[in-house]
Amino acid sequence: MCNELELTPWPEHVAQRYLDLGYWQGQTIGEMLEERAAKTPNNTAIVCGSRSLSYHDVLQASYVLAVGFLANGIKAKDAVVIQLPNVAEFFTVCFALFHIGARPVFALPAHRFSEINHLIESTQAVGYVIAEDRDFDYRNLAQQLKSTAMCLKHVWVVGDPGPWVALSELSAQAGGRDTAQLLNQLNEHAPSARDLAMLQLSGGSTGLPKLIPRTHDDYLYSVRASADICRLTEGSVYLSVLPVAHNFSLSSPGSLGVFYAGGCVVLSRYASADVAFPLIEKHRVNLAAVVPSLALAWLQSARKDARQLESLEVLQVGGAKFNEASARSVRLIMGCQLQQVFGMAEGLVCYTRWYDSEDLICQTQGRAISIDDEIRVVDDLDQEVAVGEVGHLLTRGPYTIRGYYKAAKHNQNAFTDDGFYRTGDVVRQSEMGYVVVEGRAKDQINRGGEKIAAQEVEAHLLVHAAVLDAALVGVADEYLGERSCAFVVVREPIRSMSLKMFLHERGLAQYKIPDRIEFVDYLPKTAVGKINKLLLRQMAEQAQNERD
Ligand code: J2J
Repeated sequence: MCNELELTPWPEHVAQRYLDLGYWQGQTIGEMLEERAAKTPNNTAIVCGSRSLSYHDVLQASYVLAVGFLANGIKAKDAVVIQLPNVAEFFTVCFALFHIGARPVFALPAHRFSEINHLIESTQAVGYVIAEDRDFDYRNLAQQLKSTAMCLKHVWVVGDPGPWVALSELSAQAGGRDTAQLLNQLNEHAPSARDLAMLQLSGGSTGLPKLIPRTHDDYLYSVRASADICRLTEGSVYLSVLPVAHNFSLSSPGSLGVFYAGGCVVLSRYASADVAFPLIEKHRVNLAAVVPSLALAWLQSARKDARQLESLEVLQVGGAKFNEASARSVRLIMGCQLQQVFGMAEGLVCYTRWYDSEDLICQTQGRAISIDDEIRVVDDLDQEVAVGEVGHLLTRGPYTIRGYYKAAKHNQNAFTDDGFYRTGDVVRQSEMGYVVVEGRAKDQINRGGEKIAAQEVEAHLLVHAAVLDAALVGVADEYLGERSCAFVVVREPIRSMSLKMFLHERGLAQYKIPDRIEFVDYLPKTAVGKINKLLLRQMAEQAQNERD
């Protein structure tokens, strides 16, 4: 398919403008680490359990791994799926791939066969990096994947490799070479900053999740600008409890922002307060990023005892709407400032600023990073609505993609002809540019920050022999914001539990399995013959209220 672009370029005159304005600096993410390691080699970059790695250590480990990858035939433009928990190796592997122009494809630990197989197949990935894990055996998953995905050649494991190759062995293959030799070998493979650096996963609303191609130039601009907005310095200590590969924890300002500033990233495999709070206390963490459901759980623990949070200056909350009452209680209960973050892996990120009034911080989702983030709020006919009115959010700018990876057909709907990304979010924007998220037009469920594309789950349900029709909707939930409810029309009676088990066996991530299943005789339709999801949502809420 010749029209399937990996990366839809910005028009040349627009790209030139972003270069002229200094947004794009011609630096790769690997070079950003090199620059930082040259400035502060001995600063602690990563704390991971009992291990502590300096910038020099991280850079050196990434060089060694890069040479190991090359020795295994990994080359520029090759895709490698990374499914790691919050461990230091996530970064050394990513930087190694950046050095040689290979492309990390970011999976979440919760993903299973269905999602990973799709990632491997659609990128023709040659490698898969996983970790030994006490909760789930990814090595077995790799076995299943290897037998279906012909392109997959290598599986590397952090920890006990089982039948695969240990990541430490890959490092050993570069054995004995000094930095100069390593660099020599790497220099031949250095990518350009305009190249595709990585593939992020979209929350999606259609059948299969789309991949988001981010370049070094555009991604690093968002990272640097975010670090500035969040006033990161060498003294910043950031707790990374959300999945490390998620766009929020990676770049808003996330771990990369902290690396850019020379601070320290403290990694936690678990997000609950009983694990996170002691880490905050022990490492004097001053910045942490959470989704609203986690913020609620932390607030509850902090109500009992907030003494461990003394060093925490800013709590970032994003990924889903944070309600105003909880927002107001952050300062009172946790003793730190709240920063709301509204972002998307496709690009645009909005922040409330440290100098904003308490009302702006608690009532809005902030304003865009850049004055060159163009935002349009439009009605159903793409006509701009008056300032302050509710409408669909469209955006384009120096770090917002112009197209998904190899998705020409989908891109026609997801972007306007003049390159604006249709976010699917329904917002209003104030005169000063502050955005309030009012809802969503995309067919997606936001379950505590984890995004579920309704069509993806519906397609799996429809495969079951007993299922005639299916529709997935979100139902308001006090804790998660939303839970999912599937309405199903069946040919023959079947139990909810067996349908859930069926989805599980098809290898769907647990968070996508419907929280509830309602059996109905038919799915209501709108006047134009589409499934009436608004009505289904009301029906689900009514059923819920009757049960409570
Ligand atoms: C309401 N909805 C929000 C918010 C995201 C920073 C922060 C978050 C993400 C992220 C990210 C929201 N209030 N504060 O990538 O860099 C919903 C919107 C949005 C979608 C994007 C970042 N913050 N959302 O969540 O790609 O619907 O990125 O379009 O996972 O999450 O999801 P995702």
